[in-house]
Amino acid sequence: LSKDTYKIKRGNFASLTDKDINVFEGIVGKTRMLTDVSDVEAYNVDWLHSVRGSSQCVLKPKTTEEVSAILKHCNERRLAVCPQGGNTGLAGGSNPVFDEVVISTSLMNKIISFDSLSGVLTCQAGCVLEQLESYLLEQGFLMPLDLGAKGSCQIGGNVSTNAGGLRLVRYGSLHGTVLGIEAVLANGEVINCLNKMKKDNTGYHLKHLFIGSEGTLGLVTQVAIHCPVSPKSLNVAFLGLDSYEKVLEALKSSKKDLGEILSSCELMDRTSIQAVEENLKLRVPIKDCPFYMLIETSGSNSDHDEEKLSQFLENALEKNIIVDGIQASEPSRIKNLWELRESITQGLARDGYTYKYDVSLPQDRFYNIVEVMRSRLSSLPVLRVAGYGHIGDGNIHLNITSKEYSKEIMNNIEPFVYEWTSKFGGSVSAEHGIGLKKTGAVHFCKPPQAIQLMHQIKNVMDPNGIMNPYKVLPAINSA
Ligand code: FAD
Ligand code: 2HG
Ligand code: ZN
Repeated sequence: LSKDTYKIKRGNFASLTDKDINVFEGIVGKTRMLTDVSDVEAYNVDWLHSVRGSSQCVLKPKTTEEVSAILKHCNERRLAVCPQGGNTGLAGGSNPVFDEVVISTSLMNKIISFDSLSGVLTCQAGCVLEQLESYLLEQGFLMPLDLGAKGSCQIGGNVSTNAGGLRLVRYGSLHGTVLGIEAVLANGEVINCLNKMKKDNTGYHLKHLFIGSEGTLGLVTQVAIHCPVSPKSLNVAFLGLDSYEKVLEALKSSKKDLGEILSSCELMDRTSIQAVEENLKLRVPIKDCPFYMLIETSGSNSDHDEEKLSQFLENALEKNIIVDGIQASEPSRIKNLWELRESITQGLARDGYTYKYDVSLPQDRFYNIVEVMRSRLSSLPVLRVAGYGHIGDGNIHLNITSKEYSKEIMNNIEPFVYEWTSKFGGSVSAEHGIGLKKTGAVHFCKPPQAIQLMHQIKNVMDPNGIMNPYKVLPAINSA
């Protein structure tokens, strides 16, 4: 897939020459520049193995100055670049489409400072999320975001995609928790907006332009992020439910009964869990049900929190909201329950090809899209139509799998899924971004004037269009 599927023509960029390679070698040295086809391969392909580019060069800077020198040269030469973090993105944004030079942040992995009074962590963009989490846990803090890809994704990639994840219901989005950003613009200029204060109203909030712009406006080199104190008590409930109506009742009562200690509220349908059971051999510890929910609480008093969660479970059982449920406070049991939820992407991927949709919808409409899709695709060779996600935030992941990519299946999903989402006031990309795959869907959520303003901002910040071309911005006439 890639340039042909998405009908993209190579932009008017220069092609890499030996002279460019010499310049890059002068900046990062021989060992931090990959040019062998076999070494570059992994950077050309995405996590899902759904898109493939043909870059011939990967650069691995260690400092902001090196990033600045690389971009200055690329801009002068009109060489297109593709910033890459952990390469776990699900929208095809982190890989080149043609021969863009890949700038990998994987060696920009220094923690710069942590202030245990304010909870502000400052680090380079290439720090892996899980490593930041371990570092903070030792100091009694935690990252305000958590995702299944934490072992590989990097904070720079998280910020650039405005990743949501499993804790957003509690700590909010990165637009709130990221306090400051340092980024390098296409022309090599360093924009130091590395504010570490919680409050800062000094003009336009430029950091927001980098949060979620997927490497199209600049390369994020450092991040200052506000981290909460790690909770003293953590509890998880895993529930089985009979119908989506019951899921909505459980959602309501979890918000009401658990209030300030609710830290995750996740939904999985039976189809999603079957993928994990069949393809990854994990087992659900409660009886088979059409729907499951994972509810996590975190707080400062274990007796109080455990009691609240038990009470919630008891009420839910008594009122027939749930048909089965268990509660865990022990770390290894909590981990096993979370594994079921976090492994769904991997479980579905093992089917073959996954058509991925990540939409926001009003909660009462949330699951309809899965049912509608199931009947729409019933005569086609699909393996599963699964729905799961962050129900507490109104974000569902509709995943459809088939043995291999089929244009016919795709044509039956798109644009229908976007039209449907837009009709009910939802978002066609809740948390994974637009990348390469969804540029044609932006207009379902944004009016022409907004798309035009996006293009104007891009032109100001990257007039030659070298930063991650073909991504995020829809063609101007699609508005
Ligand atoms: P990459 O994939 O390398 O890049 C993503 C985008 O950001 C690309 O456009 C790239 O060009 C750009 N980019 C990367 N680094 C920089 C930088 N320093 N400066 C500028 N641009 C940059 N996402 C969620 O939101 N919530 C989830 O719960 C979630 N769970 C996931 C679970 C699994 C198993 C997987 C595989 C993915 C999941 N994702 C989730 C998607 C993905 O992990 C996130 O989008 C993540 O934030 C990407 O980080 P990364 O470092 O891998 O970035
Ligand atoms: C999750 O919530 C991720 O598990 C991935 O956002 C969702 O693979 C997906 O569709
Ligand atoms: Zn998600």
